[in-house]
This record gives sequence, structure tokens and C-alpha cells, in this order.
Amino acid sequence: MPNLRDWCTNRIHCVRIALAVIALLCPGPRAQAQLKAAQWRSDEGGNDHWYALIERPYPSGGVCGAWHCHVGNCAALGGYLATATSTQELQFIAAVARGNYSAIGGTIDVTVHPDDSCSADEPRWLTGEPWPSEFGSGSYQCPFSMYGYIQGPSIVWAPAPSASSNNAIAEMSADCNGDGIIDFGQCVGGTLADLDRDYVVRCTVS
Ligand SMILES: [Ca+2]
Ligand SMILES: [Ca+2]
Repeated sequence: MPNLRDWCTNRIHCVRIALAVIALLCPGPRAQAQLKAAQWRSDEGGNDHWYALIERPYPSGGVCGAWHCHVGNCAALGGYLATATSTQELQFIAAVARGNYSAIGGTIDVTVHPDDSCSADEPRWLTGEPWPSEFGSGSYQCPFSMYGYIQGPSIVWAPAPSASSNNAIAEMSADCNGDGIIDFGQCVGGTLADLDRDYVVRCTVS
């Protein structure tokens, strides 16, 4: 059985092992370094939700860039892939993305029929929020279901096999301590304890 000395075959290899161990032991600073977040404030016509551009390395520590993986990356922040229920919200999400091709929370479910033809449902948000008619019906490539991205100011769609991006937009709206202020912002501002620096407040549910 190889021991650490066997793995450290040269100095560079040893340094890489040491850095990997440090990263595992100290996930907080890594997570904070990767987040570019903004609040869509209600006094500016928004909903007070927070939106964060997630880039590699991911806060969850994962290594994948596929759309489905970003679902987990957003959940690790206490949020979800961003959803837009108005043109104004989509514009805010696009501003947070800063031109980065980024996963958001829209899907188009495609059904394949026995004759290999396809039909598609209307686009939907993962959260179940209504899909604004002004966003259109999207497009699909039979036989694949489609996944939503923000590209520039617009929503674009990609089929499952190629639905990947290094970036995603997470939306945070949780207020698990019930004080009327979204927890993510309280963690950023330091008014709620976030000792492990992952932006998630662990409330005790009684
Ligand atoms: Ca939303
Ligand atoms: Ca709160």
C-alpha cells in the first residue's frame, strides 16, 4: 500500500498534495473568493433577492460544469438557479452574469413519441414560478429536453448533451430566521453568524 512518501515523488507533486489538503480543510475562503453577488433592492423596483455569479472552483467543491450540477451548486448557497418572472428581473440577472454564458433555472420538457417525433411543453422555471409570455416558447432539438442559460440580455436553450457552462447564476431568497431580511445578505453583511463562511445560515426549525 503506497504511503505519503511514495506519492511525493517530486517536490511539485508534494506541493500539489499540500495545497489540496489545505483546500479541503479551508473551504470558506475559497467559496468567498468565487462569488460576485448583488441584491435587487426593493427600493429600486426589485424583490430584495440576492443573485450570485458562480464560477469555478464552485462553492460546493464540485468539479462539474453541467447544468444539473449547478442545481446543486446553488443549493449549497441556500438558493436555486435564478428565475426571472419579469423583464426587469431578467435584466438584473443579465447584469450579474456580466456577459458570462451562465446557467439559469429554466427547462423545456420534451416528450418523444413512439414514431420518434417529439412534442415540447412550454418552458418552466424549476421553482414553479410562472413563465412570462414575453419570454417566448423557446426552442428544442428532438429528442432532447432543453436547459436555460442567460447569454447577453437573452435566454438561450441547450440540449442535455451539450448543456454545460462553467458559470451559473444563483438566486437567494431564504429567510429561515424569519426576521424579514434575506439570510444571504445578512451573511454577506456579517449581521448573522456564518462561522463556516458558506453563506448559509443554519436555523433551528422547531
Ligand atoms: Ca426570481
Ligand atoms: Ca433573515
